[in-house]
Amino acid sequence: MITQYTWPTPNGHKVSILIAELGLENEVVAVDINKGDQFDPGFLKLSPNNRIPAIVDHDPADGGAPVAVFETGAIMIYLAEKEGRFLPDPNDIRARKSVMEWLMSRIKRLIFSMSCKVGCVTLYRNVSHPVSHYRWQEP
Ligand SMILES: N[C@@H](CCC(=O)N[C@@H](CS)C(=O)NCC(=O)O)C(=O)O
Repeated sequence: MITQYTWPTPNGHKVSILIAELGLENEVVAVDINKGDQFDPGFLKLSPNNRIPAIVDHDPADGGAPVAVFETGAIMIYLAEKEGRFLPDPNDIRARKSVMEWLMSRIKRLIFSMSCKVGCVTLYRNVSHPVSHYRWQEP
């Protein structure tokens, strides 16, 4: 079972879509980034960069304690590897590097980063909100 800590933003949707495609049992915990839930000390233990999305995997492949993962790309790779889907075998270095190239280009592409900033500042939170100002200015 996967717990998704998320909010309806582009990065949140990427992980939600992958979880749906993988058919994983999951529950959703809303982290209202308008109210500042991302700074809650309990959430920061899961996502130290104070951003959604984050997940907790309650049935990790090693059979150990639940695993928390933050960062969209890291979550997507973790889930794809766990389920053995959507990622070529590591020995298939040509196919694997091709998938990684496109994954990284989607995650780090400037336009996505900027659209998330615009979304965070103008859609999900009032422009006069103090978090809007420092988020807009940070790299
Ligand atoms: N590098 C992070 C960025 C995540 C991110 O920017 N999440 C936004 C929503 S799309 C967020 O949590 N914003 C809260 C805030 O800016 O305080 C990732 O790819 O997961």
